[in-house]
Amino acid sequence: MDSKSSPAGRARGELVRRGQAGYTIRLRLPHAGSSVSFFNRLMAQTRDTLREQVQRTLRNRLFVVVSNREPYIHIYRDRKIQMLRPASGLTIALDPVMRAVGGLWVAHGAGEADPEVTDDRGRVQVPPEKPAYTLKRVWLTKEQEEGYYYGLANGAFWPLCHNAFRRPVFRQSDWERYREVNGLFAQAVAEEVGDQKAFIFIQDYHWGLLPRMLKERCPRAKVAHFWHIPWPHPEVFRICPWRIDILKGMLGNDMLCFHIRHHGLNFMDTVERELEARTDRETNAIIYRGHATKIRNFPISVDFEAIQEEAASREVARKMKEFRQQFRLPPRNVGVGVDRADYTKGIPDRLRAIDRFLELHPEYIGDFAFVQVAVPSRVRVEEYRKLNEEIDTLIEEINWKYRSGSWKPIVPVREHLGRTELFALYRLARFSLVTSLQDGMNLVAKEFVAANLDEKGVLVLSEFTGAARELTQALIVNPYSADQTAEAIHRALTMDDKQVRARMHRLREIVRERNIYKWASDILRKLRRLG
Ligand code: GDG
Repeated sequence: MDSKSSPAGRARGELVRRGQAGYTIRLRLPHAGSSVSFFNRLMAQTRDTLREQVQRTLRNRLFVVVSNREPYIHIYRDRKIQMLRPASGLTIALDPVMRAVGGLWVAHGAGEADPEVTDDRGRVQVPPEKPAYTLKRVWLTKEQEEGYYYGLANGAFWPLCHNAFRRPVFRQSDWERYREVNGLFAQAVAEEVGDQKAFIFIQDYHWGLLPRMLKERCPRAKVAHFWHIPWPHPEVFRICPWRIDILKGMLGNDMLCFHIRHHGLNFMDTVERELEARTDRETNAIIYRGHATKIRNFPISVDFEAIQEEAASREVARKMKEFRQQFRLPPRNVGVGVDRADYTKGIPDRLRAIDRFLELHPEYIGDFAFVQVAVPSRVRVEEYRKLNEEIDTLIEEINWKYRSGSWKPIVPVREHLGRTELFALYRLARFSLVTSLQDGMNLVAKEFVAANLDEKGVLVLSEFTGAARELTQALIVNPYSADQTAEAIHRALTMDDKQVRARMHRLREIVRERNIYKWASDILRKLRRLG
């Protein structure tokens, strides 16, 4: 049972020394021997506290988010307009924040029915069931989308920044589309912001040039940028033919944010190497041509309470039963993996680890199942098509190798699931495998924890995710080693229940406290200090 809803029993107060900083009171709860910071619990951010803070912080300023992906997409199905929520970590994380904050979200209108529901400036109120903010869609031509999104952003920057042994493709024509689309978005934002006071919050690697463009067009706006993927070592970034333009563009920001400190330090090292700028390591700022860009880290998270609530629903319980039958799952030894089918997520490595696990522990043959949800994404990029083939082939081979009667170890799910289904799988699983070769944060790890109401799950987590810095009670693995991951699977299945519970309990405390509202609130607080 979740500790928040459980009777805490007799809690014992305890003074804990905290370095030079003095003392803080901790509550030692009888539950699973865990200790919980009393003040942290009291201070936990919620949607409501964020809303209050926003009102104080923003006052008369417009709050604008810019991203490539839109949080809601309209398509035609059976000649009717239907709305979907795309599977993207970024939009899923930011939507609850925008619902609390209000304001304007500017994004590429990618759905074929998108123009049907917008006004003549591309705007629509969302979410449809309870409008809370404005989504402004920018229309792109096929060539622009091909060059800027598939070409430059996902064919060049994505592999470059993840350093995942895929050679980035640098095409001059893609770069030109990238510049063009950054310009289009600058125009779309400026059209709404003008010379109003505003906070503009840009999302991700699609917008290397936008910050400077906005600074020039919206003189009273403060501009912050969240780079959701890693920033590589300067030696790696150096191969980018347009590195100087990108760095100058990004130094238009007042604040540039990463998930973890390491990525920010890589960025500062890169600037030192490439530009005549002053980097101040004391204050973590870069001064370029008289303008200061603060470099900060804020680990993104999930809406813990909302996931917990949904995961506890009757629909989820019903789905759990259904999945058990449909996938013929064994009573206990069930694992789950959920990813966009992306080569940075280490899906083939994970499948090889399952193969190794069954080689080492044949006693599990017939009494084990691993459900892998891998939604195809970016299939216009060749590397992604190859990856999908590799995943299908590996699953077929492993299932063939171990199949006995109608039993197979791996259950592939290659379509987009609804949240109910997703949470049912998280709850069914004894363990979850997150084996990214490189990942800015990884929200699946945090969702698995938030949905784990019964505290019966074990998280196996790659050391190369941002999440591994916070979720230290997970079983941390190097995904490049099949043997190490296989060993962690075995440990997850054989660990005694008390330890499983204690580890998951601690993980839940961390994600509950460092939830998506805290992420947003910390950023807003820093934004306010920008003036
Ligand atoms: C980037 C960074 C960073 C997946 N399949 C389904 C589905 N999903 C949802 C998951 C999760 C999200 O997609 C993926 O989250 P990640 O964190 O792995 O994100 P990326 O898309 O790689 O995004 C990453 C993130 O930005 C945020 O900053 O954490 O490091 O790479 O929420 O649940 N959701 C549904 N059905 C699916 O089939 N409903």
